[in-house]
Amino acid sequence: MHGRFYLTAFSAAVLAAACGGSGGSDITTGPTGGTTGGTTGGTTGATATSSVGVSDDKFSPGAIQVSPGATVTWTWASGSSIHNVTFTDGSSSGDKGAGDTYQRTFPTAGTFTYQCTIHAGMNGSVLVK
Ligand SMILES: [Cu+2]
Repeated sequence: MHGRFYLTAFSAAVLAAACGGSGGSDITTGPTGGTTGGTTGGTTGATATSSVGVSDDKFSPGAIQVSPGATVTWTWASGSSIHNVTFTDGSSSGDKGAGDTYQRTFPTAGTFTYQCTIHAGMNGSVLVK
């Protein structure tokens, strides 16, 4: 009799825990870079340019495409806060501010993603092909 009661209570606890899981959905709300890249980039979603603007909490365009050997220049907009361009492969501009620039040359094909490590959700990519 005690054993049966215990099982019922345990099942209710598991169900309650499962239902509570839907509350943490705020992680999925952050599609800032995708929409701007898509409108200008045509079929690939990446804009063919070697110039990227750095302003408060976004890179413009967020996704670009260049040919192998191209040098990409990031330019911090006037009035912008401190940001950085830090690639997943370790290359980084370091922290820079308004009016600064950073350049990186991409000799080989591939997709190179980067982010500003100061501001979560501020990221971009360079498609080299
Ligand atoms: Cu930033």
